[in-house]
Order: sequence, then C-alpha cells, then structure tokens
Amino acid sequence: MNNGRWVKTIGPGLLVGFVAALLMTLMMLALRYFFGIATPAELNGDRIAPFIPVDFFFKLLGLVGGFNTLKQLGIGNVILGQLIVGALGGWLYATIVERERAHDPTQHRSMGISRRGMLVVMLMVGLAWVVSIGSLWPVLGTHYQGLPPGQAAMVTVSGLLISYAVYGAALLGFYRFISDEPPPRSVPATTHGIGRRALLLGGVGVAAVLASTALLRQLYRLATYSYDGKEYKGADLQPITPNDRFYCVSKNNIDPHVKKDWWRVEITGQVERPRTYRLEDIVALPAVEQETTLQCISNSIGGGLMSNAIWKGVPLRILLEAAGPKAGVTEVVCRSVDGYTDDLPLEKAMDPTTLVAYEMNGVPLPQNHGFPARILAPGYVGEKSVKWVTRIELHNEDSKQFYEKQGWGPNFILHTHSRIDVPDFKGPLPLGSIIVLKGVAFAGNRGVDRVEISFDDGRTWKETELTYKQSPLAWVHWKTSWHPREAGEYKLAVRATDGTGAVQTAKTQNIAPEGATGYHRVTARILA
Ligand SMILES: Nc1nc2c(c(=O)[nH]1)N[C@H]1C(S)=C(S)[C@@H](COP(=O)(O)O)O[C@H]1N2
Ligand SMILES: [Mo]
Repeated sequence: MNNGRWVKTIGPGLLVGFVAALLMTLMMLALRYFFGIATPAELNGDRIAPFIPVDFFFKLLGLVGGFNTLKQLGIGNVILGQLIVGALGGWLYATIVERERAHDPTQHRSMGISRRGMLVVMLMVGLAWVVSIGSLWPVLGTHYQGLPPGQAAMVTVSGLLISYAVYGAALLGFYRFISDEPPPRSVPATTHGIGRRALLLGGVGVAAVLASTALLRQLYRLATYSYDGKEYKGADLQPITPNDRFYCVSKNNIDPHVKKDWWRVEITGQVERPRTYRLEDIVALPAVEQETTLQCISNSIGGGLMSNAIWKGVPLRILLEAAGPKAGVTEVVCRSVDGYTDDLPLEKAMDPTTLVAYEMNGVPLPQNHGFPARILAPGYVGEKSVKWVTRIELHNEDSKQFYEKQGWGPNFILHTHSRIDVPDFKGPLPLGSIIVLKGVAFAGNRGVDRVEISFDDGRTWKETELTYKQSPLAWVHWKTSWHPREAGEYKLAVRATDGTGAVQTAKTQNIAPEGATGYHRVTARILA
C-alpha cells in the first residue's frame, strides 16, 4: 500500500472516525443511563430476536452458555459494529476531503472545514439516522423510564439524532484538528505534526473509553443478568412466594425503571372510545384480589420457573368495555414500555380473571415484575402476562407477537405440571426411616384435584395429601410419607389431576415450542 496515503488519509481518517464513534457510544450510554433512552444495541436485539427461530435460539444458548451471555454478546457486537462503521466513516470522510483538497487547495471553507466535507458528514449522519429509523421502526416506542409509545418513539428518534450528530461534529472537528497545519505555511503536513495531534486525539479516545466503562459498570449493576431465569423451588417453599424470591424472566438486558408520573396505559385500536389512564385512574377503579400462579413456557419438568402470589388489579374487561370494542375484534395486543408485546384472544382478555395488576402480595409491583402495572392472564404461560404494560390494542385480525414469531406456540395454555421438591434425593437415604415427600402441582386455571406419587416407575400410584389448596388459579402443595421396605433403587414419579378430571400426560415433550410435558421423575437410593 502507498505509505504516503496511509499516513495522510487512511490512518488519520480511521483514527478520527473511531474516536468520534467512541464519543457517540458514550453519548448513547449517557442517554440510556440518565434518561432511559433505548440504545441502538438494545433496539437491534429486540428487532432481531423475534426472527430467531426457537430451535436455532436453543442452539445458540447451548453454544454461548445461556441467555444472559447471549444478551451480552448481542450488545457487545452492536457496539463493536458501531465502532467499526464509525472508523470506516472517518476513512471515507478523509478520502473525500483530501481528494478535494488536492484538486482545489483554495477551496471554500468556514472554520477550516470545507463545504463538501460538511455536506458529506451531514449526509452520513442523515443516512445513519434514516436507516436506523427505518430498520428499528417497530421497536422505537421503547422507553425504559416508561414514556408512552408515541412519545417514546419521538424521544428515541431524537436520541439517535443527538448521538449521530455527536459523531458527525466530532468527525469534522477532530479531522480538522489533526490534518490542518496552521496557515500560512503550505508545507505538507509532517508525520511528526500528525503524530503529535493524533496522540492527543488518542487521549480523547481513552477518556471516552474510561467514561463509557464507568457508565457500563453502572448499567451492568442494574442489568437483568443477576436475576433473569431465577427459579423458586426446593425445601423451603412457601404457598405464597415472597416477592423477592418470585421467579423472574425478562427479554431485557436492563429492565425498565418506570417513573410513575410519566407512565400511562392506553386502550386503542378497534375501539369506539380510545382511553388513556394514569396510575391513579387505574387504582381508583373497582379492584379485585386474586391468588394466581405464573409459570414460564420455558419451565422444564421439575423446574422452578413458577411462583405464586396474591395480585391486586382491575379486570382488563372493565377497561375494554369502557373503550367499547368494535364489532369484529378478535385479539388484544398488549405492549410494554420495553417494546415487548404479546396478544390474547378477545374472550381471554374479557375473562373476569384477566387483570391489569398493580399490587403483588400487598405492595406495589416490584420494579422487575412490572411496576407500575402488568397483565395477568391466568391459565396461560407467563409470556402472556406482559409486564410494564403501556398500550392495549384491539385488533380485528390475529397477529403474531414477540415469542410466537420465534415459533413458540401456537397453543399457550399451560399444561398440568407436578414436582417433587423434598427430599432432594442427592444422596442415599437410610432404610427404616420414614421419608417425607413434598412438592407442588399446578394446572393453569383448571385447578388441581389430586396429586399421586409412584415408587415403582409409574406402575402403581398412591394419592398424596394436599396441604395447600386455595385458588383454582394457583398451585397446590402436596405431601406424603414413604416407608420403603427394602434397600435398593426406586424410581419415583409424580402426576396431578386437574379440576376437569384430566390426568397429567405422561408423554414427554420438549420445552419448545409449547412447553414441556411428562412426569417429574427422580431416583431414590435406599441403603440398608
Ligand atoms: N414487558 C415484558 N413482559 C414480560 C416479559 C418481558 O421480557 N418483558 N417476559 C415474560 C415472560 S417470558 C414471563 S415467564 C413472565 C415472567 O414474569 P415474572 O418475571 O414476573 O415472573 O413475564 C412475561 N412478561
Ligand atoms: Mo416465560
């Protein structure tokens, strides 16, 4: 490669572009941290995620070692891409400016920047902006401090423009700084002169990296990585899960921290009277308290992505009726401030147990469980219980939302599950002792009538005692005692019968695409 060109344009161009992109990234992180404005990294993830087929998604998870790693890889890659594109943009800019300068050294300039250079940067910024808006269109309404989608989209779009403008301004200023030797001497810029100023610019880059790292560290502390996928199971299970131990699943890198004064919930779409409610308005409506268990579609057999709480809220039906669904409405799409969406059939949305919940076990919803309000759709997989809900849209045709687009479903009704929590069967148990077995069973909104246990791999079944059974929308707790007569290995299994009389299926089915089925089985070793 031509060494002169490298020194004169490529090197400085890349350097300037890279440092400008670092400053832009810093701006994005600051807007995210201080104002809850979604970063392109997060928006890209949300834009792409629905197109990742479930099977491939599980392969990816296996490959990188879990959802939280995948989320971080996604963020890291977009930021890396931003820096690379930014550096290349600097190269492009330098090339154009230097070519122009070579042709016409007396070019028109203001503040040392040529008109063409200015135009090129404005075009680059404008193009990046337009392309971002176009490609991120469906997720622009995301705002992590809870602005309603319309305002959120404007704020996101403004945030993008500000960040890209920082890049553009930095590119212009920095390139001028390192390439312009003070007039009037027309000696070609020496390697030495560029080197010194480039070094200074490098210092700016380092400062931007340090500041970004500090912000990233703060953001990381808020991230979902520490609790996404948290399970609730085992020996100390309580009938009502304490809020801080409730299982948790989130698509986000950082969950929303909604400012309740900004937050609204809108009822829109195919309605006679669109409505917007503030939190006070929701709380003023007639409320119900309802014990309901939630379970994730990704819960494995015997897994703990399942918890129970007493929720307080207003039946969604009240809000829908106030808005007046138009004839032909079949589906209700719930949208969250984090850009997440999911849908319910109209009949389910109108069911008196489907709530807009704002309290969990007597206190306002915790931040990571949907503060200030979430949908609660008993009997359906947890996905449908949209947290941080902000817009409820009535549609007259069926659509596919976030998870269904990935290929989950189409049936989202919970299967009957049962689980053995106690003992953990990790070690052998002594012959002659009476073994107390405990666990839970859950059948969506069908209620659990019976839980049985088998000590001979499902050949014979013994009914257990239900020690906790309150709400048909919630789990039951069961207990039984076992007095094995001989030493050896026993194959245990548990199964439940739901309120309709249907026995839990023995057929094993994978988590994807409609949730796992089959019996929770454990092996007990009894030692003489
Ligand atoms: N806005 C929003 N709502 C959401 C999710 C999400 O990522 N964003 N995750 C869903 C999933 S997959 C489940 S299982 C439940 C979990 O609710 P919890 O975290 O309160 O237990 O929330 C659902 N609602
Ligand atoms: Mo879930």
